[in-house]
Amino acid sequence: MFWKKMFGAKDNTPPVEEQIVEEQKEQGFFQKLVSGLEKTKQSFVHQVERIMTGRKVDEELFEELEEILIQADCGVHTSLFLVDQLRERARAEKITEAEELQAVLVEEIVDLLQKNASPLRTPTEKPYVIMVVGVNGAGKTTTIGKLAYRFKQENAKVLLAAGDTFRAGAIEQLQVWGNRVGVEVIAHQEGADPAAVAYDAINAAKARGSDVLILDTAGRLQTKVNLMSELSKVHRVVTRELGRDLDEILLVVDATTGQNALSQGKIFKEAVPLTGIALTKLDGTAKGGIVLALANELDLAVKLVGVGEQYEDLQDFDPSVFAAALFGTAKQ
Ligand SMILES: Nc1nc2c(ncn2[C@@H]2O[C@H](COP(=O)(O)OP(=O)(O)OP(=O)(O)O)[C@@H](O)[C@H]2O)c(=O)[nH]1
Ligand SMILES: [Mg+2]
Repeated sequence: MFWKKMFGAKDNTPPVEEQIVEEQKEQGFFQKLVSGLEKTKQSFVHQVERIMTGRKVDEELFEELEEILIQADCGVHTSLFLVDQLRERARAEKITEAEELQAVLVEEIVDLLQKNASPLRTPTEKPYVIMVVGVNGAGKTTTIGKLAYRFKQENAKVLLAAGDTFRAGAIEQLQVWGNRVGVEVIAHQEGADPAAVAYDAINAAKARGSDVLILDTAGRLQTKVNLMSELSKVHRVVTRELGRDLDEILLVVDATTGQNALSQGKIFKEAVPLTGIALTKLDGTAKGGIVLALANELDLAVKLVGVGEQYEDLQDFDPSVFAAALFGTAKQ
């Protein structure tokens, strides 16, 4: 348990009944991930299975695989890299049957995802501060609601900050989440300076002894220079008031946006020191390969994945669990 680890009970070993409940929960999470990845499974994985059945390993097979990977949004660079790895391993390990190669593909995918994988940072100091950034409609506010729910479940004292003062209705949207989940929201008027909201929120979190503060921000296109520098300003104010780095600065990326996600990552990284990615709407895309492109090409960990619109549809990203859910293999 994330929070209990830091601020909670001294003995962290839960009683047996609690362990059983935890295991059941985990199974439920895994099933949700499996169903959230159904579209990607139906197209990407089934295509891989189709070309890898009942044939010998040859150059044509590698070319077909490369095309399937690119179509699944794995990114050209990453697709070529993966296929090269497979060519190399097929040669070195004398693999001649295509079926055998599929297991190697899964291994290579897990390896590639693992290179940059890391979970949310462990809290070391109160308040644990998360700032959430991204383009319009990526799923920032929803992800904050889901995170707030999750931390609240773990008995953390959560505070939200309505830093999107730009879009009409954005403040109310966060307040609705706050009410649903039962956490407080620091908000100013629409049109107010988002840095001022952030300033108040940090000080409120300190004064109230909040365990965690999550800052919402307005959606912005990565190409709008003035909006990106506004984000840098909010970040500066938060860092100064906090007297240290933020614990997490998460870029929320909509899995259905395709290769533009890479450009979002690169440019947001220039404005604020991103610590990871929350990839939303994986349930809405057949092109879940974007996870590979992001993990491999941005030097940023995918930390969370969104697989639906419900409270519990936000999961920690674990490469081997992800591959197991996608390819129907046993968890490694
Ligand atoms: N299916 C699905 N829908 C999601 C997921 N995450 C977010 N959404 C939906 O995406 C839509 C946009 O979500 P918001 O949280 O408002 O996005 P935002 O980034 O805050 O948007 P702006 O504040 O306008 O920039 C909403 O309808 C959410 O329910 C997800 O993991 N799966
Ligand atoms: Mg929003």
